[in-house]
Amino acid sequence: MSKGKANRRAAWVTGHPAPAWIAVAVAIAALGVAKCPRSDAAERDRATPKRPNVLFVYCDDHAYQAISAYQSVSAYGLNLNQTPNIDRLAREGMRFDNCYVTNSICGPCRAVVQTGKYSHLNGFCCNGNRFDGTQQTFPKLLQKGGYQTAVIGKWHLGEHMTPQGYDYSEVLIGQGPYYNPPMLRNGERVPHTGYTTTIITDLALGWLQNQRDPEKPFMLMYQHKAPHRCWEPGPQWLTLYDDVTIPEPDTLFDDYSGRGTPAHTQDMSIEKTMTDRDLKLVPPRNLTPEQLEAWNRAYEPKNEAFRKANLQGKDLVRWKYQRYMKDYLRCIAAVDDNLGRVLAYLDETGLAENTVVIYTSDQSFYLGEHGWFDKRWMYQESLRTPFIVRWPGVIRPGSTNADIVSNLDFAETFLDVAGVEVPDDMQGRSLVSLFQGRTPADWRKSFYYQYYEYPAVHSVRRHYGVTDARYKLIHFYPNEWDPDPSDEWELYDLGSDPKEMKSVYGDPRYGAVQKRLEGELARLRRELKVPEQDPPASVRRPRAKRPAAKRKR
Ligand SMILES: [Ca+2]
Repeated sequence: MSKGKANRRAAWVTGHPAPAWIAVAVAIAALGVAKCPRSDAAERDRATPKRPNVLFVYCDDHAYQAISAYQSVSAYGLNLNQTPNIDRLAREGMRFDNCYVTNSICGPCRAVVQTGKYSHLNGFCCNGNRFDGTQQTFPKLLQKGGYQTAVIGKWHLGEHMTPQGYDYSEVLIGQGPYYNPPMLRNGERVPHTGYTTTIITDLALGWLQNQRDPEKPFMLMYQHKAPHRCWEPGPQWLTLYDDVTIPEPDTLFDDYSGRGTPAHTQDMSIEKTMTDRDLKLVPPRNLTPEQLEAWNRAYEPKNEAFRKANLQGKDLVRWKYQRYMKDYLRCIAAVDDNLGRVLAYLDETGLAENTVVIYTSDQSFYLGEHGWFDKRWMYQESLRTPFIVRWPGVIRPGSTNADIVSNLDFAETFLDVAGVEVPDDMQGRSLVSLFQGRTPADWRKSFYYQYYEYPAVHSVRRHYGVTDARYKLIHFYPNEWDPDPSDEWELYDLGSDPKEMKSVYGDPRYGAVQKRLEGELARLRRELKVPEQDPPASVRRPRAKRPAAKRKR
């Protein structure tokens, strides 16, 4: 994909309407020069417009459907929860309605953000791969460009790995627990006691307050574990939503009759896949006595009522849905409340006016749509991720954008914001012109997706596909470990079927659409250098399924 020269240059230098702070800085500079030809360092500093800071708020599995600012974007439009602090960013910034991930699974998404490259080129195709930290990444380039870089929270690109390209890192080890997480501080293991979402926020605020170099612009990745499975709420949020009923998606009891084999053979349903731990019928294993007491006080009465009710069939699925959703939304409430603390800090210190704040998630998640939890599919709930950006003076408050953008574009965007050249081998494109409300005429009109992690947990078949935001063509393909060697295609019309309930692949009425998308798919695979054979990193030996006895209800 060609990138315009302008897109590689500094956003704050090239062309977008000058933010108010630049005008102020220029005026101060003019005064300073008039009074004293040899201005001292402080005056020089004041005279030079400072490059923007970047605060990247990254959650894990946060569904766009569970952000109130995105309620109208979801095909279901359910009023699931309120997220006032995330909504504030949307109100003061830009909400992207078609931000797609290239491979909807945790580690691979993170590797795409680091590199600006698809999984087949950055080498991280499946969870369990280890990220090659020696390769080119955007934080390394920002460091060279004079930025101070830090990552705090979830890393998930290698179990005991010190992130490369960061002046400071304090990261969870692997997935990390919801309570009392040991973390790696610049490679040294340190214990923590408390709730992980709050601890990560405390660490991020501590870094901003005490370790940030005020002489340099910063890029801080503030990355939550929440709301990843098993959705364990923190002490303050344990009983939130106890007195409400969460609305159900009308596809909760989907029978997959309009789709091919893969939807029938997955293992990610609320009905069959959730464990006792997912459902909080047993407490987490690593709580302190005080934490356990609070936990049991919140859950035991509810669990006792559940056991007595002896629910069956759809009633049992409905109960599981309520339990799942309330815990999931409780984890998000903690994220949103803690984000409020960070936004308040930016306001109090004046950092807000020169800091680009991004709120996004590694990918989105199923909240009962099609009867599912988890992600992986190219279907809408896991292809699209929330992406909100606030940049005072550049982004018009309360704006929305429907262009196809991607986590593939984040690295390029951060470099462009910082005025650092974007390397040619990155595969995305800076979003800065979109921030300014100007979409280039040659912006992408279609998007390539590929998921590799099969056979594996949740049994979602390998697939790749293309979408133009209206239509979606998906190819489920076999590999050497595949117990089912079938080769199937699906085609969806999101205009008439936004919930993707019926594939129209092979329907003569969609012949022209199908042919166009097949051509587009071939073109994108060629341009993106997708190999014919899946990369070695994607080939995993099949793991034995968990014994049925432990798979609860
Ligand atoms: Ca994830």
